[in-house]
Amino acid sequence: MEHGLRERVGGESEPLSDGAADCRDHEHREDDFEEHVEHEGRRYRHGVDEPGVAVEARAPGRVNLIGDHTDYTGGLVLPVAIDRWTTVRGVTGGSRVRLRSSAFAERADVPLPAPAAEVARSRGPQVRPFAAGSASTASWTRYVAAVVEEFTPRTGFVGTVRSTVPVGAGLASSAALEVALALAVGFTGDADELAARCRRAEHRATGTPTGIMDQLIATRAVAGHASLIDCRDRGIATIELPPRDEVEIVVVHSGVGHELASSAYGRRVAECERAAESIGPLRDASVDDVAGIVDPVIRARARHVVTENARVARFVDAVRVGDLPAAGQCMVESHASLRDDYAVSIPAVDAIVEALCAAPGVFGARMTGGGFGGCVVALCRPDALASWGSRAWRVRAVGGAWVRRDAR
Ligand code: GAF
Repeated sequence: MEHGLRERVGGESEPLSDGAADCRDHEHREDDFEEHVEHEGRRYRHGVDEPGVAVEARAPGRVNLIGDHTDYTGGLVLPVAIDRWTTVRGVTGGSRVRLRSSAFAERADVPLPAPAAEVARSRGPQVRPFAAGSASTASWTRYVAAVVEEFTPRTGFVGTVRSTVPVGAGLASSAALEVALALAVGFTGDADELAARCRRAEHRATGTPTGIMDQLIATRAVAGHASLIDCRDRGIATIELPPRDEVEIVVVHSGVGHELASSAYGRRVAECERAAESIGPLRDASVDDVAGIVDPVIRARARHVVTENARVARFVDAVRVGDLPAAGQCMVESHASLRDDYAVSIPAVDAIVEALCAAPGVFGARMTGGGFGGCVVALCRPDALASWGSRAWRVRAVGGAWVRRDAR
């Protein structure tokens, strides 16, 4: 498959990608999975033509080092896939996608879109719906419904979702769910198409016009690297990160959960569109162009985007030559721009950024992701934030999504 999204069919047990290797180190297999699949497989074999295929699909969350609120204007971003994953396990069969979550009580129970459901129905008796019934209007199940609608799987699926990506923390938990689920229900195209369609599913699920960053990094990340994504043409350059014994990426949760759908995200997108109507594509605009925008709010939004693109480029140059203080300075400036010009930070996040930046050994810190709460990312010397204890998560840069299918 293209772009590093790898797949094996037929019961191979070797790791499938760097992400798989990371998982092997950091997460033990749930012993109940084989039992669960065996149980479901028996149900499908009873009266259903096609034996179920056991599937395990996994996609990582991300932290964005720099370049926020630029992706939907065709700008530059620099995310890293992190060692927190969403995993979908189960077995194919039936005419519905039915999932349990380890985190939420609601269960997803989504019928396949016609005509696939009709075809599956003609093959034999239906599996029982979850006792809790359809939950496709609630919370995480909206994403399941949206992925099913977008990918129109040929057969149903029954399984479980487990995630170590915190929800509402600005670490792209929804993209991880969309990508893992799309793979689990049978998507077989390339990684860029997977990302684009998962983005559409995100739009369906939330009504929020998000950019492509989260889905692209979940599908195309390379272990040990950040990804410099040009969101105009979707080109990606991998940027090798310094070894972890020289610099660490640390994430601190503000404790304030952000909710993209209820945030001002859509308004920011519209404001950027207004700026582009006035001065042309923001990706090509200069600071002087921006100065000519009459409306002060629109001018500030555009200034953030134009200067943020420049900071991403400067940050990458700094990392390439090992100038970590310069990279850290870009992060500090990025945070100020997101706070003052883009108005997507909150005082609790500003306070964490300030405290982190004051700590010896920290090169820089900034809010990360959509904002209005969520997390802060910092670059620092190893153990510089040891006194922060478990509040400071040291994250590793891992590879992108993978899937394993075991023919039964
Ligand atoms: C959210 C969106 F989903 C991304 O597309 C991006 O715009 C980000 O906010 C801000 O950079 O994660």
